[in-house]
Amino acid sequence: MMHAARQALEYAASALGFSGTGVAAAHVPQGHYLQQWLDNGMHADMEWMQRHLPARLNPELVLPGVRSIIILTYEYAGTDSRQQSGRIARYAQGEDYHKLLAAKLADLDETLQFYGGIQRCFTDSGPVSERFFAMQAGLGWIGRNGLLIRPGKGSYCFLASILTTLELPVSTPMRNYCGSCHRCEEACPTQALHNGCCDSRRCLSYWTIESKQADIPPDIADLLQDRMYGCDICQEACPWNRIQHGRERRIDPHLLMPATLAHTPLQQLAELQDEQFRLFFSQSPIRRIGEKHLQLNIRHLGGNSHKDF
Ligand code: B12
Ligand code: SF4
Ligand code: SF4
Repeated sequence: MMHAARQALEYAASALGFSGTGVAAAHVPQGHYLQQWLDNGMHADMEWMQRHLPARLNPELVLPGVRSIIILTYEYAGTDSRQQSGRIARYAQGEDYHKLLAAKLADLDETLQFYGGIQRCFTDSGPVSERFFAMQAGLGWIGRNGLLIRPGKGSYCFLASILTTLELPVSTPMRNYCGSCHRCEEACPTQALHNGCCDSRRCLSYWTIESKQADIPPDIADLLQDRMYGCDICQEACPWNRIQHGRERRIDPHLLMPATLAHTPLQQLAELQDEQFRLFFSQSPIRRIGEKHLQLNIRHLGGNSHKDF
């Protein structure tokens, strides 16, 4: 019965466009990585990471009776389509993945309900160690850049998770294939990466997306170069993301950059106010940071902390 449930899940997930499905046991110990990361203050001002700790370490608090954690991968583009200055991380080029994937996860929830399961679904939004469970679920390994890497497919993918009360057959974890490579650590302009851990206090992705602080410290701002939203340097450096490894990836057109965003000059983006900003970015995850944060990022581009628009 549970084999049939897993088969149905894999079939439905593939039909919905997910590129990989894996299952891990819900109660497998997660080690001290997260606790250490928090103890060292590497979450910066993302205090919700601290708040989520008990639930992250005990999925029972998220879904009573949980037995399995399903992790799914969904590909996003490996190329950067922006034709003007002001680079945008690849994952954020198209529509907001939270919305796009939520509808698909709701469909999978229904499939599992048919087998008697109770589910909770997340993508990036819940108290679930998505990378840890992805590794346990055999989808890939956690690279020195901290990201889930898949042989033949690299790291340009979203992770989504489904906690379920069903005891599904589990997958076998994959070994780590980073070997002696340290390219991501060497490429990171702020030296945010150490032993597979990313220190948010130094990460350009944190400063351009998550930070709630009024400004970006000058030593970080000076290293932004042309990065207006997010950062892909530690992924660009990874040999597993070379184009030939990405050949079998199919990208949902909703995740491609619309021509308006690709061609709008930086100056015009910096001038978008209130309703104009909300309309321009209505489908995009960039809408979430608000115009003030985007303008702050843009002011700092080119390493000039005092540039005026
Ligand atoms: C907070 C967060 C951030 C923060 C902190 C980054 C960080 N490395 O933690 C900031 C804002 C900086 C960030 C940036 C980015 N993020 Co982010 N982020 C998250 C979030 C919400 C939580 C991550 C977290 O828990 N970090 C704390 C660390 C300690 O936990 P962890 O990384 O999960 O590590 C666990 C395992 O790695 C394990 N572990 C590690 N090694 C080993 C070895 C063994 C043997 C064992 C037992 C355990 C173990 O221990 C940890 C605890 O369980 C996740 C979504 C989620 N709910 O998981 C997305 C997520 C990790 N981010 C994602 C992405 C895409 C990015 C960016 C690439 C975005 C961008 N282009 O700008 C960058 C990449 C930066 C980087 N190199 O990590 C994707 C990653 C997809 C993938 N292929 O891996 C996720 C999964 C979102 C999603 N659902 O798609 N992010
Ligand atoms: S996202 Fe950029 S700043 Fe953050 S760890 Fe990777 S290379 Fe460094
Ligand atoms: S660049 Fe090298 S060390 Fe970093 S994640 Fe890729 S293979 Fe691993």
